[in-house]
Amino acid sequence: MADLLEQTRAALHDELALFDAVAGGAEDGDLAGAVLPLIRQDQERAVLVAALRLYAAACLVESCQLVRAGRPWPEAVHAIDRGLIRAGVALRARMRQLADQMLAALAPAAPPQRAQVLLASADAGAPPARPVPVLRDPDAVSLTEYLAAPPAGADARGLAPVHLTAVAAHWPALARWNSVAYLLGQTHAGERLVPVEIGRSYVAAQWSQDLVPMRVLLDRIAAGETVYLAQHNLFHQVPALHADVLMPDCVYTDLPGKPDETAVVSNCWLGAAGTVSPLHYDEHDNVLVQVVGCKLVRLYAPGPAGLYGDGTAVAGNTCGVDVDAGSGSTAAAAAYRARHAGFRWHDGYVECVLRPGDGLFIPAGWWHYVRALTASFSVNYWF
Ligand SMILES: O=C(O)CCC(=O)C(=O)O
Repeated sequence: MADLLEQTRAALHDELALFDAVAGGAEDGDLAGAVLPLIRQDQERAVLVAALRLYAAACLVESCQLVRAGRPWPEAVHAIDRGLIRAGVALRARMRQLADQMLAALAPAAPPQRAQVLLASADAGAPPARPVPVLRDPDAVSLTEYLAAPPAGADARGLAPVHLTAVAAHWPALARWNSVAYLLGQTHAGERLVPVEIGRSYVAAQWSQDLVPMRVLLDRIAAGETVYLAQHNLFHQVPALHADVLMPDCVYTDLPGKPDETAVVSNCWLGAAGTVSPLHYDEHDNVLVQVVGCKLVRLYAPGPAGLYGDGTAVAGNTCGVDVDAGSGSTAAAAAYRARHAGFRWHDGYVECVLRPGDGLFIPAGWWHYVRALTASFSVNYWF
């Protein structure tokens, strides 16, 4: 371990010098905590990139210091996890290497076993009245052929959502990720730190974010708390989970306006029943794949948020209308619908329920609202 710590320190010479200049010393105190306020999305890109790199370096140095001080190994790995979660690509390879080597050297081999499952049984409810068209077990060729004749309700690119049933039926993850013991085992007894959102949705009044060990997230899901590991590339932290999935080759579909080479960005979504991604759109085409549990997805064709009544965007790409608040037969829901009378509550959308092994093709720009009907684990691919 001593060699590794020295190598890390030598490799970070430039960052440490910068840290000395900015924050007055790399030896003492909470290095990463001191650097964190420097990461601000509103600053010039070059400054943000430098701040992210500095933060990653501070996390690495802090981690080494914790090992040297003889602190329990999860503390040292948590310091690296904070860097992996917050610093994007900055020093990612070095952080992954140090985390792997530390875990191999310090963490106990056999994690405690728990027989529990993420989800005991699933009731996906009634099929939606306005279903997304279904294509069974598609590949890039069949999806390209299907989309060649623009489907009903297609957007300006000639695209519309497609429910890709059984697209991931062969993934090892389908047989593994429902096991809490398996998830704990792949994350060093659940000690790896992960980001969680606490509250029904990121536009709800009572909503916050935290970093917690995976075991805490799994306990909270089991306790029925509305917690969500959302839009996080867990695969960068835990490559063993990446080995359980196979990127659907639909991401190679020949779509209008697409360059030949596009980068694919993948994220994990693990949470309790009732978590919601509010109505929003993304700039990339997407395949959302369900591994554990069921999700309801409602989609509206691209258009300005104003098209849907006074649902002004609250976060650039997020509609201000709360689909949940206006759904159902209560007086409160009816009053909410009346307040947002221009919103298309009763038409203009399609819906589907994703079950384990299913995927959903969501073309760029399509508004989508997603609600977990059960505890749920999904993976998405933006391409
Ligand atoms: O599953 C979710 O909660 C949201 C997924 C999503 O918004 C996406 O894949 O773009």
